[in-house]
Parts: sequence; structure tokens; C-alpha cells
Amino acid sequence: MDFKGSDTIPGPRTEDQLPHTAEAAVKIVIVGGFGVGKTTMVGSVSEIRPLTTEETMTQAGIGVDDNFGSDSKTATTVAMDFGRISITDQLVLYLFGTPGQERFWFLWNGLFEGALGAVVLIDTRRLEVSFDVIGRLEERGVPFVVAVNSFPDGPRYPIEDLRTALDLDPEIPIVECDARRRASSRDVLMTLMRFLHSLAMSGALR
Ligand SMILES: Nc1nc2c(ncn2[C@@H]2O[C@H](COP(=O)(O)OP(=O)(O)OP(=O)(O)O)[C@@H](O)[C@H]2O)c(=O)[nH]1
Ligand SMILES: [Mg+2]
Repeated sequence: MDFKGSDTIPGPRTEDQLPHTAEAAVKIVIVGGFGVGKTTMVGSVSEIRPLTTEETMTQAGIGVDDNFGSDSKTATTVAMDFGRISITDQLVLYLFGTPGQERFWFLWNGLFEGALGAVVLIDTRRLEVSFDVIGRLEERGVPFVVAVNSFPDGPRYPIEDLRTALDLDPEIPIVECDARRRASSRDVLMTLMRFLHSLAMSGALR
């Protein structure tokens, strides 16, 4: 049979293909309150073109969508972000960013399913938007690290003050980052992987 002339489905782009050496894939969720930089982080660090489900924040959202006085924030995640990064030749992380707005939180349960660990992004101007997220991770027993996304007008606090404000256990890593920078976002993921490794070594990983 001659298929010449029929439509063909293009194969995956070379950069989207998994490295042949990949042996293990791990699901990681990027969580945090509204507008803390989750989509930005998945986008900056992903080696494949990230999938985003952003919708424009419209006039209709005024009073519903909190844009915390930021004119630059014009879109919000309504379902999830998805990206991928090979941490080593053997280890691939699949990244799932959650929606930050409260009205989409019902999607979190599915997104947390099977996640080995999480990055909680925080914005020091609005620490309170990430409280609920931390509570939910603790409830579900998902290990996490906290990444302080540095916004230029965000107040800077000593790490230990942040630990107290967020009521975090002493072993939970807290790192600073700039979610727009690939290297910085990658460092956060490396911190999470080291933390998960130390939990696994001590037998604390469920
Ligand atoms: N200065 C600075 N701006 C950032 C940084 N990360 C994100 N932004 C900006 O902050 C805004 C919010 O970022 P998003 O990535 O959409 O945040 P989000 O957490 O995905 O937001 P939701 O999905 O609506 O909850 C965007 O305008 C980004 O350009 C950062 O590290 N520094
Ligand atoms: Mg988003």
C-alpha cells in the first residue's frame, strides 16, 4: 500500500526526546501561592518546550483574581505547567507546576499523586499565600524544600526568620533563587534531590 501523499504525524523533536541513557524518571511538583513564579520556574529550567495552561487575567477577574498590585502579571495558570529536565544522564525529572489561585486548588490532588518531592516557591512580600500549600504537603507527607524567589522589591529576611514565620522543621532546606534563571532554578532542584537522597539514606522517605 502506498502512503505517499497521506498526512504523516511528525515524530518528536530531537530536543524533546528522552536521552538514551535515562534510567529513572521522577515526578516533582512546583507549588506555592498565586503569582510566586511557578510557571516562570518550570519554563526557565525545562529542556523541552514547557506546556503551560495560562489564561489572560481579564477585567472580569478584578476583585476575584488578586494581582497584588503587579501590572506585569497578565496571565494565570488554570490547570498546570509541565516541563522536563535531565539532572544527570540517568535521572530525569518531570516537573508539574500547580495553579496558584484558590479557585483551582481542587486540581492539586491529582497533581500531587505519585510526586516524590516538591519545591515550595515563596514571595517575601506575601508569605501568607504559601501557608496553605505547606500545610497540604505536610498532610500528604510529600517532602519539600522552600525556595525564596527574589523579587526586586521583596523584603529580605534571614533564613532562620523565614523558617520561624513559615513554621518549618529545622531540616527543611530553604534556598534563595531567581525563578527566571535556569541555573538558579536548577540549583533549587538539585537541593531538593539532595534532600530526598538524605531522607532515603536515613530511611525517612515513605
Ligand atoms: N523580578 C522577578 N520577577 C519574577 C520572578 N519570577 C517570576 N517573576 C514575575 O512574576 C510574575 C508571576 O510569575 P508566574 O510565573 O506567572 O507566577 P505563578 O506562580 O505561575 O502564578 P499563578 O499561576 O497565577 O499562580 C510574572 O510577571 C513573572 O515575570 C523572579 O524571580 N524575579
Ligand atoms: Mg502559573
